[in-house]
Amino acid sequence: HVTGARVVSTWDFGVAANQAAWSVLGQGGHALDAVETGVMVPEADLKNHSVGRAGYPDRDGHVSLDASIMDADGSCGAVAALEHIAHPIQVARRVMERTPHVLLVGDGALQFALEQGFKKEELLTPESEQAWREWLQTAHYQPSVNSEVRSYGKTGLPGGSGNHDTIGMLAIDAQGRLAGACTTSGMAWKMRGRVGDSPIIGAGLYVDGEVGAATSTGVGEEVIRNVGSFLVVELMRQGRSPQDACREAVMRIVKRRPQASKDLQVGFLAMNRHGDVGAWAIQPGFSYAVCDSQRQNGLLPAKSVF
Ligand code: SD4
Repeated sequence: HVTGARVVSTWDFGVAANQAAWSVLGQGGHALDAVETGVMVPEADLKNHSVGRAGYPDRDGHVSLDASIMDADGSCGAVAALEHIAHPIQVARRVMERTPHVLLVGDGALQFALEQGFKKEELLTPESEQAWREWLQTAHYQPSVNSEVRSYGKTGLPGGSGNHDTIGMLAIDAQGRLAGACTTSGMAWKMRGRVGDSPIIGAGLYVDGEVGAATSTGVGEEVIRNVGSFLVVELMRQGRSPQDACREAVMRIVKRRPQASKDLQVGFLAMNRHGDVGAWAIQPGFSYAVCDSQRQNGLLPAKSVF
């Protein structure tokens, strides 16, 4: 059975992103178009400092973006460490559809984007630049704490910045087709050239039309190490529910690095080919947005290990 069209995405900014995706899905559009359209909302949002324009820069002050997109048949495209292009997800789709490759990085990705007619822009906003200059006072990179602070942003913990992480979005359309997209500015103050999980197919995003789709948010290094989204999909292939598969993938990270896991956040979000949805995270505070013909604005808390 197919429950009808549905779109899910990570964090509370997923609500607005889902609405944009629904403008495609609700009219019988293709899941692939829906996820691309949806994630462009946080990419453009100046208040969002972890995706797209206004994303926090690397430690040298460069805004460097990662994104990937994947269709049900295994078609996929991604860009990593792409600078100066406001909508990396659109470039990722062009990589998928107009090149023989899956992943373009850095200057090559920028060159391709410019050839494709995208505009070169300054993505560092005055606000992000100021945050970077403040960070430079200490220039201390604490990815785990950083992630935790960002993840807890609106729960009122000390240091919470109201900021969130990557958007990962999964959709099934009225024809039962699955697709996914993932886009991020990565970890704030990362080393120049650092690439996270989001543009790595199988890590930050994976889609298999026969089984389901998964995406992740949080400290990308831990997700890459465990090929997280691929693992979630493979667990669903073995019969696990989306929530169970996400929990097992989270536990894999925690088991391998129990000490480090206490201070870092990773969350997985999954949807199977029937449109059932599940999520799990290491830390509390991870939420995901759901939108279908019944629920237009649903925001649900994910369960967590701690
Ligand atoms: C990354 N998973 O680059 C992404 C971004 C993120 O907290 O979610 N950061 O590792």
